[in-house]
Formats: sequence, C-alpha cells, structure tokens
Amino acid sequence: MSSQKITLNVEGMSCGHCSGTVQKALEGMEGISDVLVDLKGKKAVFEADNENLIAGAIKKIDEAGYKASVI
Ligand SMILES: [Cu+2]
Repeated sequence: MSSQKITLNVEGMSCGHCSGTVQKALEGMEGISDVLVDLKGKKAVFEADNENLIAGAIKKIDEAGYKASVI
C-alpha cells in the first residue's frame, strides 16, 4: 500500500468557512488523510491511498459547492 500526495486546484473558496467545508468534505473520505486546504493558494493537498480517490475527491468538493481540478 503506497499513498501518494495529491494537489487539486479549488475554485470558489472565499473565506475560512469555505476552506473548512472543503477540508471536512475531504477528511470524511475513506482512504484520504493529511488534508491541508490552502484558501489563498486555492489548493487542497492530501494523501490518497490510490489514484481512484482523485475523481471521488473532485466530486465531493463539487457537491460541497466548489470547483476542483487536477493541476
Ligand atoms: Cu466562505
């Protein structure tokens, strides 16, 4: 099992509440850990157990009301 560090662009975050929402959405996903959301940098960085989690993370962020994409 090898986790990998993933960085996503996240559009639409305007305050600490937004980044907190994205943070919680990612932390709620199984297989994702060490979540760090950078409000000013418009980024979310996390460790994912496998690549398949990337699409799921993007979908989860989308459902939370923000737009994520792979850098
Ligand atoms: Cu906000």
